[in-house]
Amino acid sequence: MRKTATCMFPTWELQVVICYGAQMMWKNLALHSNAHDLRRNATDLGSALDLLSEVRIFQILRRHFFMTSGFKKKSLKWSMSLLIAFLLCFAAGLSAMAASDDLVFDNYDRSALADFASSNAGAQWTGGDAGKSATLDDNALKLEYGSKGWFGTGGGIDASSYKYLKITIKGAAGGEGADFDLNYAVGETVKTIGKNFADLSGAAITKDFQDIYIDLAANEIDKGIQALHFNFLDGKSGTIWIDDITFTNSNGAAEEEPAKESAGADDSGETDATTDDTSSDNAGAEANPKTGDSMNLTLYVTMAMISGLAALAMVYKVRKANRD
Ligand SMILES: [Ca+2]
Repeated sequence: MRKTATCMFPTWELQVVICYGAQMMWKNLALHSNAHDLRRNATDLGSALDLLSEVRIFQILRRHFFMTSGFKKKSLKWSMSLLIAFLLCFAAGLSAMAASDDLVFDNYDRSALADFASSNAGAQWTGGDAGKSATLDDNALKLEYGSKGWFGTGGGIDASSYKYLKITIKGAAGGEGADFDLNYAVGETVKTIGKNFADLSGAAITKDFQDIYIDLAANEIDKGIQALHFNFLDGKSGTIWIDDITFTNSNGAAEEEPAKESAGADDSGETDATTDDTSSDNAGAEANPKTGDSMNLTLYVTMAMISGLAALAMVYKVRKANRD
């Protein structure tokens, strides 16, 4: 029994290491790939390998720890159980944190419209001039539109796990939501929603920045959404500013956004309650996009390292217990 157990270890160890290596490779591919389907498949495969690694570690413990002399050492058994419980809680906590991250599609926090790298946003391209001009103004996108103008922005994002599209927007006159349609694209395929922005969101654009939420499922917007198109209607002209476009799972119902400092008017209706973490539209706030952010990589590496080290420590302890 002891001999069998001892020579089994390298095989199990190797399998755990291979599983972790493979899952990290697939998850990185998922993070950095531009193809939607590839991202989804790589994410699923990475998660499956992750699970397999955990199962392998548990099998090592069950086969070689609880069935050998180590079983008699109660304190050791308890410490192992606590360690596993801790790791599970830690992994679950990290997953929950990752799931609550908003995906910043674009925050326009930069000096050149096409310089996406500096704003750490999910968007990778823009097109159109809204009919007159598309410029950056105080870390917001300023669209001066004329009849039949358009503006589009897109990138290799995966917004499939989000419920809402949040657009922080204001207009020069208010009520600009009736002047344009918001359409979108899945890959290269443009989808027409067929509603103007005001009807789509159920909210009116005002002269102050506000967060307007669009329920993706309720509006039958495809989960593969990777680009937004602002199509300005015939005979309409005006100016809008977009401070931030984000995919999120919270519609901010219980939260009030602090109004962004705007030149001049500051109406009394907007309370200045500074609440939770949703102040990503503030010029100084750091973006935390789910896609393309090195934080995710750090997350996976940390998880893999902790689990890997724990597995090695357990193997070492069991070997030692077998030798005794
Ligand atoms: Ca901004």
